Parts: sequence; structure tokens; C-alpha cells
Amino acid sequence: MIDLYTFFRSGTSHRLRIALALKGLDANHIPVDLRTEEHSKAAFMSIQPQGLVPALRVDEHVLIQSPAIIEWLEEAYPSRPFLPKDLLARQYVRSIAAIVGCDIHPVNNRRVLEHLRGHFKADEDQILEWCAKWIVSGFDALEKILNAEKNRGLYCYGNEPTLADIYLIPQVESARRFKIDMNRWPLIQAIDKQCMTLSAFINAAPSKQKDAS
Ligand SMILES: N[C@@H](CCC(=O)N[C@@H](CS)C(=O)NCC(=O)O)C(=O)O
Repeated sequence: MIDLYTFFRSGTSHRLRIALALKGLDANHIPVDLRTEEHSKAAFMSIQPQGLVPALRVDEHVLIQSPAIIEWLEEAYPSRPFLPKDLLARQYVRSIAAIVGCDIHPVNNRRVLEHLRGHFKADEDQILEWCAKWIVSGFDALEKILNAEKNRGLYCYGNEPTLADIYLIPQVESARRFKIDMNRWPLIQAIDKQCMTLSAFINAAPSKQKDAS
């Protein structure tokens, strides 16, 4: 039995929902509402001491940190791999995941934005400007990297989704939420469109979640 602690609009929960679906695994979704600070309350903090979603309960084990959970999924369920075989191709795929997971998502996380609002008195226009700054610079680089990749196919690498797409698509969703015009990045848009033909990506979308509102 797998329980997924998730919030519909969380990019890290979104990437884990895609990863679980691509591995063909069903999880019981337990929503944790970030809007009502449910993640900072004792019940969830006893599950994830950082107070961050997602978390995965597998039998009596609690797994935290989406990159580490996705690596565990890859190792525990090696069929339908997230990484290509070639070592340099694996490095390329991981580098795209890292641009999103290490360089774009963390600086636009809710707790960072709340600190900008509360401590530095940023207004909503400034918050959007902040988010756009990191998403635009990250996506500009990604578009160049995708453009230069000779093995790019329908997806970031080849013709099957990889770890790179698992990270990229939630970040595209978040860019749209921050009102960023995606027309600047035709390759990223095409990959997003392609991913959204697959049920694993369609069903993982924020709007499809039972806690979406
Ligand atoms: N590195 C963590 C980051 C998790 C994370 O930042 N989760 C966000 C939602 S996408 C969260 O719970 N934020 C709560 C907050 O910022 O207050 C992971 O990948 O699991």
C-alpha cells in the first residue's frame, strides 16, 4: 500500500504523481493543504519534519524529498526506466532535471514567496517579477540545451518520457500559473504538448486532483 501526501498545485508533488503513474503504481492520495498551513501542523510535521510535500508512505516506511523518492522508484521498479542506457545521455537527462529541481523550483517555492511578502513587504507584482526572473533565465537555458541535443525526439531525450520530462512539465504548469508567456520557448512548449497526450501526465495535472479548487 502506497500513500502519497500531496498538494494539487505543488510542483514537487506533481513530479512525483507523474513518476508513480509512469511506473504503473497506484497511490492513495492524502491531500495536505498548503493554503491552510496544514503542512506546518504537528500531524504532517511528524511525517515530514521539514513540513514540505510530497511524502510517500510505503508500508511502514516514510520516504521524503521528491528527487530521492524518484531515485528510489527508479531502483525499486527498474522496468519502464526514467533514464536512458548511455552514460552521457543519463547525465544530460539528469542535468535538465537538476536545472528545474535545483535552480528554478526552490527559489519560487511558497515559503520563499511568503518570506518575500512578509519580511520584505513584496507586493503581488513584485512576486510575479521575482518568479519570472528565475523561470525565464532557467527556461532560456533549457531551450538552448534542448535545441543543441541531437538525440532530442518527441521528448527532452528520445521518444519516451524520461526524468527530464518528469521535472519539466510541472515547471511549465507553474510558469503558466505565474502568468509567463510560454511562446518564448517553442521546444519546451512542443514537449509539454507531447507529454500531455499521455495519461500519466494528463492524470497528474493539478486540475485533475481531488483537492483541486
Ligand atoms: N526538495 C523538496 C522540496 C519540496 C517542496 O518545496 N515542496 C513545496 C511544494 S512544491 C512545499 O511543501 N512548500 C511548502 C511551503 O513552502 O510552505 C522536494 O523536492 O521534495
